[in-house]
Amino acid sequence: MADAPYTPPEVWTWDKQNGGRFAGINRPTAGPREERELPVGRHPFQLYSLGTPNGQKVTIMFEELLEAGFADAEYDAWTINIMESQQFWSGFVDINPNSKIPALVDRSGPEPFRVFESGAILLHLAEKFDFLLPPDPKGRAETFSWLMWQMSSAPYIGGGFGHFYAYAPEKIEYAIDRYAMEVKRLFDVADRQLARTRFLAGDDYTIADIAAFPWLGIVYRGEAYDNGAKFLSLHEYENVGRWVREIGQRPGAIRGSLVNRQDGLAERHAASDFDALDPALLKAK
Ligand SMILES: N[C@@H](CCC(=O)N[C@@H](CS)C(=O)NCC(=O)O)C(=O)O
Repeated sequence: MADAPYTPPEVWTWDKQNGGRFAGINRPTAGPREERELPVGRHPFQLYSLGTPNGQKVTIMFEELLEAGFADAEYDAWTINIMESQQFWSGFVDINPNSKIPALVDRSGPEPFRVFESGAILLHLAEKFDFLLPPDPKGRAETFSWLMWQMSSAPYIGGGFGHFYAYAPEKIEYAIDRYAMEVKRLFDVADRQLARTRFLAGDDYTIADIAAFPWLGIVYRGEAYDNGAKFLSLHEYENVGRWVREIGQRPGAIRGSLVNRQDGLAERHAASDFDALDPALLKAK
């Protein structure tokens, strides 16, 4: 890595040796890197994912659907190990040209089709089952708004703050300051809203909460980015804390947070799979 200050060349070229936790998998190109098909199970929904906050959004949605009695929402959850470049398998790129988990294949109808991007998957399932999406235009618009807020803010938390505070090969004050400020601002946005309403889009739990909970929850609880919670004084956001604790007690959120994880269920194919886990994992945090 060059010593500061850095003067950008006229034309950027890719330097594979730039270090960082994801240097081994990141490249400036898209497309498949290996011919490999994906497994297919017996359920109407086939999910290819990993238990990161983006992946947990979808497994929480499925577990909430099943908890609410939607038996048609049964799913197989297969692990895509992104550190082993499985997101670049040809079968995965076919269902997500962006090569990022989560990606879903809906096989519930006569012709299977793909859905990628966690927000799109949440919307697809919410519309299909008429679940966690308010029916009235105002409630619906508010839910869409908070869902898109989450989708657009996640990269500042993970790709911005998490990357520069925890993963980058060197600590760059400018970058850490910029993203620490932005993450605190995002927590303040959520905190002010949650001072007025029980859930993000109002009185009811919606897919906007499902989208935001894994991200705000993991950072708030200090489980991400070398205890970034302390660095960012996140205990100040008391309304976010109240909301994280409330959602964290929901059985669907608890089960969904454990799927596609080495410390939970690496794969999930039946409700009974959870019976094999240490019961302590199935308690609220
Ligand atoms: N906007 C996407 C982001 C998905 C995403 O960033 N996934 C990460 C894991 S959390 C990933 O697959 N990274 C692999 C890579 O960048 O190669 C979504 O919400 O679905």
